[in-house]
Amino acid sequence: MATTKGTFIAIKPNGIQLGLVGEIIKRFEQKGFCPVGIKFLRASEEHLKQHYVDLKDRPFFPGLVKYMNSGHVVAMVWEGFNVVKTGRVMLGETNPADSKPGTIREDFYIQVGRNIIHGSDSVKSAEKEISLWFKPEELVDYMSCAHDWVYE
Ligand code: IDP
Ligand code: MG
Repeated sequence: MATTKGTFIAIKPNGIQLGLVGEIIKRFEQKGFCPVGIKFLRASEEHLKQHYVDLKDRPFFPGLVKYMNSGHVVAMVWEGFNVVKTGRVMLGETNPADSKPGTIREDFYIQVGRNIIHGSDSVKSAEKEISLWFKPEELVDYMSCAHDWVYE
């Protein structure tokens, strides 16, 4: 299959409250990516500290963990060709003010500390994040019937 490994995408608590779940899933589907895992959960502070461990010394870290723990998140794994890189392009920049029109973080502009959505920034971190958020049995293995219409 002409795909690369999956990427981990999470809709943050305010993305859910603002009613953006369907819109975000739609964008990934329209791009030809396949959802192989989706769940709705409230992540513990411990879990979030592990997820953002690389940022643990940043001044915004405690606020980030609190924000991510303030409600539920939609945790997802999407697969498809170049999905990690393209997923980041679709998200836009960390700071919505620097994002290009048409990206999720720019279209639904909110400040950097409330930027709606998470996406893995490399194949390596995607692997790490997928195994942190999903058990292998929670991920499905299937080929979209549109596969041959999307990939050459
Ligand atoms: P990313 O989400 O685009 O990969 P990271 O640098 O990994 O950006 O930061 C993780 C998250 O931490 C961001 O998505 C954002 O929610 C939050 N964050 C990053 N920089 C700041 C900041 O300067 N102030 C407040 N929150 C921040
Ligand atoms: Mg990051």
